[in-house]
Formats: sequence, C-alpha cells, structure tokens
Amino acid sequence: LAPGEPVDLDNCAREPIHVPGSVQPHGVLLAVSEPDFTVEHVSQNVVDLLGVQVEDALGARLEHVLGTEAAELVRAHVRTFGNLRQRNPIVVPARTPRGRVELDAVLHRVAVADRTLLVVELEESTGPRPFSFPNTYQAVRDAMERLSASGSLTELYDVAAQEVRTLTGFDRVMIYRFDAEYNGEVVAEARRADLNSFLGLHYPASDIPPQARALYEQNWIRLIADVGYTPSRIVPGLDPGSGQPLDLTHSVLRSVSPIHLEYLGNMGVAASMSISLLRDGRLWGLIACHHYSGPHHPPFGVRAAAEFLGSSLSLRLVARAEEDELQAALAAEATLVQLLIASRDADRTLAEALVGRSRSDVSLRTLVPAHGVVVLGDGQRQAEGEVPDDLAVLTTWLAEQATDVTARTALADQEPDLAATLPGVAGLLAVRLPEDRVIVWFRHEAVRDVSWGGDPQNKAIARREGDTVRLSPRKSFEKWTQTVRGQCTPWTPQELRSAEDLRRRLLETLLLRTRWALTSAE
Ligand code: BLA
Repeated sequence: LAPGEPVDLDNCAREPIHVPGSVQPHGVLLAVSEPDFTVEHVSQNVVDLLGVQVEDALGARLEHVLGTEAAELVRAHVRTFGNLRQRNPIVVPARTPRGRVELDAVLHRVAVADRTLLVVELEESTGPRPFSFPNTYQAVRDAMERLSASGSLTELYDVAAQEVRTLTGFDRVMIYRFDAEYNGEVVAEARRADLNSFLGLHYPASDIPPQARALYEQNWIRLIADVGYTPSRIVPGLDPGSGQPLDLTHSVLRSVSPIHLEYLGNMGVAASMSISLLRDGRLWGLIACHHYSGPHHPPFGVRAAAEFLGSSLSLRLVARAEEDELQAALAAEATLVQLLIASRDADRTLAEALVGRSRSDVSLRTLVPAHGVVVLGDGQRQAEGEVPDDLAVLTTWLAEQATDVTARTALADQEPDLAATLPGVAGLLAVRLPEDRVIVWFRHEAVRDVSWGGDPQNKAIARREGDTVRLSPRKSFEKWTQTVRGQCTPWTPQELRSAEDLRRRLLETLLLRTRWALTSAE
C-alpha cells in the first residue's frame, strides 16, 4: 500500500484471491509436470493425509507419493479424457498413516508461464450418509422432477433451496439474487427449523467484491469446510521458472480470503458453500449455504450434483425470464399499434389524438403505467391523470437534454431545481419530438422498506498498520430496516424500450401529418 493511498473498500477488490498460496487443509494439493508426473508443488499437509514429508514429495514421481495403483489410475484418466474438469472426480486407493483409504482425486490443468501443470487435489471421499452415491443419484433425480413441476418463479426458488439442502445437509440454504448494482437479496430459503429466517434480507454489493464475483463466473462452486481452519501452504510458493504463484481459480481446495472468514465468523457460520447462478455467463445470483453446528464437508460428488442443480435452475430461470420478456414485448407492441392508429387522426392534433378519449381503448398509460401523462405540442396541453400545472421549467430542461428519451426515478435527488417546480412528482419519463412536442409520464413517490442483514453503511472497518491495511467486515448482522423515500417505482427496461419505439414511430406519423398539411394547403 502506497503512503497516502486511501484505505477503503477498493482494498477489498484488490485482494488477489485466485493466488492465495495455500489450500484448505481438508485435502492435499499436488501440481505435477507432464508427462513424467514429477511433483513440482505440494501443500504442506501432505504429511498429515499421506504420511509423506514435503521434501520427499517435491521432485519425486507421483507414484512415490500416492502409490503405484493410484498414480496409474490418474495417468490412465489423463490419457483418456480431454476435458478433465468435466470428468471429476476419480476415486483412487491410497496408503495413509491410517491405512488404505479411498480418496477423490480432482484433476485440472493450470498454465504456468509457457507450460501447463496437472493439479491433483485429494480429498477423503467416504462421507457419512446421506452422501452415498445411490442417495445422491436419487436426490438429484427427485430434485430435477420437482424443479420441472414447479410453476411460479417463487416456487422454483423454493424447490431449488429445499433440494440443495436435502442433497448437501447444510443447516441453511439460500437463493441469493443480485440486483443491477450487485446488492443481493435472499429470495428463498430452506433451513433447520430452529434457525431464524434470512428470507427477504438484503446485503450490500461490497460483501462480495468484484474479483470474487469474476472468479465465481469461472468456477461455479466453492466450499469452506471449516471456517476456523489453518491454511496449508503450497511449497514452493512461487514457480521457480516464472516466479509466479500457482493460479488456484479452478482449484477446489483454494484457501479463501481471511476477510471473508472473519465475516463468516461474525455471522456465526462454521462452514459455508456457494454455487454460482449464471445468465449468459454472467453471475445473477448464488445458492448460499451455511452450517452452524461445526465443520461440514460434503464430498466432491455431492457438491458436483449440487452444482448441476444450480445450472439447471439457472437455465429454467433464464427460459422463464425470456418468456416473460417476450410476453411484455408483445403486449407493448399491441398497445403501440393502437396508439399509432389513433395518432393518425387527421382531424385532431397529435396531443388530442394521443390523449383524451380517442377511438382506441388504450392510452399512453397502458403503454407505460404512470400516475399522469401529458402531451404538449401545437400550442396545446393534453393531460391524463395527475400532471403538475406549471411545466415551463420542465420543457426548458427537456430541451437541454442530450438524448430524446430521458428517465429519472429520484427527481428531488437528481434534479433538485426541476423537482421544486413539479410538486408530487418523484420520477418522470420524457420523450422529445420535433417542433417542441413532448410526451411526459409522471410517477409519485413509492415509499418502500428494505430490510438489510446488518447496516449496509457500516460496511467495513479499515485501519492502517504501517504500510498494510487491515480490513474487517462488519460485526453486526442484526436486521436493519431502511425506509427508501423520494423514489418512484423504477421504469422497466421494457417501458424504456416502449418510449423509444413510440418516439421512432411517431416520427413517421408526424411526417405524414406534414404531408397532409401541405396537400390541404395546395
Ligand atoms: C466472498 N461473500 C463471499 C461469498 C459470499 C459472501 C456468499 C462467497 C464465498 C462463500 O461461499 O462463503 C457473502 N454470504 C454472503 C452474504 C450472505 C452470505 C451476503 O451468506 C448473506 C446471507 N466481505 C465483506 C467485506 C469484504 C469482503 C467488507 O463484507 C472486503 C473487505 C470480502 N467476500 C469478500 C471476499 C470474498 C467474499 C474477498 C471472496 C472469498 C473467496 O472466495 O476467497
């Protein structure tokens, strides 16, 4: 940290979480060269799991560390499959200080300077029930059936939370959905009966910084089996050739940010897992899982099944969202056509034709719901609903705007001088047409309460220690209710598109009207 550099949440965003230099100690990481399988990096806990000293492992062949049978299985697997990550895990027998055990070997390749290393991560695969394969398979099949049968969006979320909880055995499973600014909301929850509910709670974007979200778009699942763990260092820390640390983006044992561990500790969480929910490759939410009673370690196969449910949920939600968007677009188009027909009434001005009881039974407020709408032009004012009396400042302001369609949702905040002249108006959507014609929709304030899981203003506690920064997450997650005032219900993307479409197509109407005027003048 440079002297004078501010200590704030940007420091969070700069933590390089993909290269922590260590792993969680519930498994062992080995990075080997190909094709000879010489161990180039190993996590220090190799001695605990396999009874092999770090110095004996480094530079040795994989068979010396894992035994011939396990190494051969890895070798055969790597020879057979191109996309290793889609074929995980392979079960290998290994000699350990506690005798022969079955381990899950999870494989992927990582680029190191001009070559790649094969990363082998080993975890004990024998979990207690309900983690056996037949149970997992049944659970996934049942879960898929229930997902398919669920009707509404809410039901879809609920079923997904419930099914992931059944599968993984976490105390609490939440569907966490981001808004456009990456603040999040718990939209569904399945939990142990004695726990209090987090449903409906909001959390600020800074709880999951941007580089973490970017990593979660690449690697779709992460487990923190024991929040109180001591990281196991990877030796050597830097690749001797390139001087670079091992990139753990796709590692399943990656040690997580200490700030986040503190956050979970403050929340009373003993183990955590989250699964990415994606739309077109972008993160739209997470399935977030908590365990409170102690460490929790569902084996890789169960995590993979949960990840699979997560991607099915994403696909279903995308399909549903697209269907909803299509319906809204079709409805808007039907309204627009009627408005355009009305606008071509040669006996009336544009304002009269669009507002007032025209031949059509739709109005501008069918296209864009609002408390009031006004059309100005040809020296006229035609209003419907609640429209302020004095629009002089508004028309001047609109004429100065850079774009022909302008939207505001918090007018008093965004344009205080203008807002002062428009009593009762919190938001507006305006369309500018040639010759000072305008269409403006007005919305009142929509007061709403937002429940936060802790005061979002109290984001982080940051302090400087010499030339480093110590950041701590907030300590309190007590429900904190914020009353949002001064804002209207947001203009939806469809409503904004409708305004754009209306403008574009009214330009044709106006052209027609000019021709009529010329013809009748002749
Ligand atoms: C990561 N923060 C995360 C993750 C979640 C949350 C789900 C993903 C890792 C995981 O699965 O545990 C946040 N967890 C939540 C939220 C809920 C929950 C909102 O259960 C709600 C119920 N966090 C901070 C601050 C910083 C920060 C101030 O509060 C930065 C200074 C950082 N959060 C942070 C980092 C990660 C993270 C760095 C990445 C952890 C990693 O993957 O290494």
